Amino acid sequence: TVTLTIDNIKVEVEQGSTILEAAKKIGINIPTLCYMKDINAIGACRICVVEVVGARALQAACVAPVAEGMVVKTNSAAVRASRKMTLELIQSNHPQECNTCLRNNNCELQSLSEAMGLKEVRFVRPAQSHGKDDIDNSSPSIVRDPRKCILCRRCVAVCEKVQGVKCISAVNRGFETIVAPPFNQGLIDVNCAMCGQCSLVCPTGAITEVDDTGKVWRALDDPNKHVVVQTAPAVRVAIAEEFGLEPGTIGTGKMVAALRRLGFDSVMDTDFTADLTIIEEGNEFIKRVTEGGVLPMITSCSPGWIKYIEMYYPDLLAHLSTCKSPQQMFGALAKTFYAEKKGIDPANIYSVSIMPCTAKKFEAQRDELTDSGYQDVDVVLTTRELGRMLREIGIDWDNLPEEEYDAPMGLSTGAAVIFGATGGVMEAAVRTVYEVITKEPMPDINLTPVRGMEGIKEATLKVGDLEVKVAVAHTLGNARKLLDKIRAGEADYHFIEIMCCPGGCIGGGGQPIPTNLEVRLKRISGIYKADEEMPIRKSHENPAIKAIYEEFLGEPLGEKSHKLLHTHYIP
Ligand code: HC1
Repeated sequence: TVTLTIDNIKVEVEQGSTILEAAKKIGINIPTLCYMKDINAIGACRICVVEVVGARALQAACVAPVAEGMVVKTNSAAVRASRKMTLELIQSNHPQECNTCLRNNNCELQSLSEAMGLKEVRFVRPAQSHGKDDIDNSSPSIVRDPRKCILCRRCVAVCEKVQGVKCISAVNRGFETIVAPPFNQGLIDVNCAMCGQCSLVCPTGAITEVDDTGKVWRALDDPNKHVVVQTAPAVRVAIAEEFGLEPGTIGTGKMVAALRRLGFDSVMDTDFTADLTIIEEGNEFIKRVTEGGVLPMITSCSPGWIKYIEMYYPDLLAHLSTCKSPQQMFGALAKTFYAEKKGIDPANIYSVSIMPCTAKKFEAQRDELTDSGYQDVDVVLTTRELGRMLREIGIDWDNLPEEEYDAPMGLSTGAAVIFGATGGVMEAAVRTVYEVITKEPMPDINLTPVRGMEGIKEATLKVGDLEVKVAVAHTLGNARKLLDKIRAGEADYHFIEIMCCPGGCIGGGGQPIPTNLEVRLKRISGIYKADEEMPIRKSHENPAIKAIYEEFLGEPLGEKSHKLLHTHYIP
């Protein structure tokens, strides 16, 4: 270990620690801007500078290693002046549009400037060319506004190191540097999976979700439209954060009440079609195992993941389940089954979904997802956008009552809610597949080996006479490892779950900011708590699912199910 002194306090830390880590150990929070633990420690922004006695220049605490006997000052006059000057220089090249920015009141540059007492910006931005002013609106999911970029490179790091996609990087040199796709192309024209992880880590408003709230307001204001809304599993454990509550707070009932107050005609649940997905996908799996179909079968509900496999592993598309995602099953049923049942012309149904995900916006616009005869899902809002709409009408979250979802597509089970966490789709599927095959209750329905934040998880289960080997991966970086194994013929799994974002949908690119490891873990706890609180925890026991097969769909994998609930992929 190494002993050093920080602000007159002695601290002992492991050799190789940084000054930032050592300070944290004694409760000194050195401000940072570009730093992300384990992902982006590059000392680029110079906000975390500290004075090391005897050193010639200030040191970036996020990368400077500790040394025996070192004496550090984190708040000397030189340190404060340097941080302030750095901020002033960043601000001089940053639009002063805070009041109208999507990140107003949730911007790290704004809050740092306030904390550092920045009162004036004395410098004027010189003219810049090379794309600094080109706002990229090409993607249905993500907007890139290089004017607001402070070159911290967190987005570059997350795209490369977590997702393995590398669709953006620093281009040009010196003052002309911007972060952009190659040749400053639009995100729609490059290998972006639309996951939005970049928007979660961006400290400013340089990368944001596409704001679709205007479309939803217009539909709600249109007396000819019957506006239905579905809510994804992971939104319920995150939406309360938009009102200052702890991550993982279960907000289901209040969210339903809030959506009614916004004016939706029917508030229903993606969880209903998550249960339906389990029935279709479970049966598809059993069919592939018993009839010799392509194995391992891989889940298909995460749209960033689907875009990624289409781009990078088109030779493996036959491994994907043909099931549409729950969002898209819901959309197809809203304009067929629901419209019929309610006697509403599907042309007048406007179908909105609330998702933790930016890629869902892209998914909803895919040409092939129109089996109802219309675009099945008209518009997708992220959790953050829903938060904004609710603040706009002054929702008093704390005093909202808890309300129930509407029938017929509002009833769901614990198996559906766990879709929102990595491993959850697999666990939900196993709960059903086990009982369908063995015709006996599963001794313990909690499939704990596939829970948690480990990148790739495996389990082997005895299901009747079958030994079923499953794997679960989250992040595209981990997905790649499994896909390479399949390509090499080294994957002896039967069933694989892949979710695009770290932690699964609870960590989706449309979730409240901040979304970091600590927040993800709390949301995951919320998800499993929600599962335990549900009266029914297995999809095949959902009476509304049994009813929809009896009344409308016929059988799993039947003709109607095939048309409305399954899809194909585009290499
Ligand atoms: Fe997801 Fe899914 S779990 S993909 O993460 O299968 O977004 O929450 O809605 O569709 O159900 C997201 C979450 C979501 C779908 C379901």
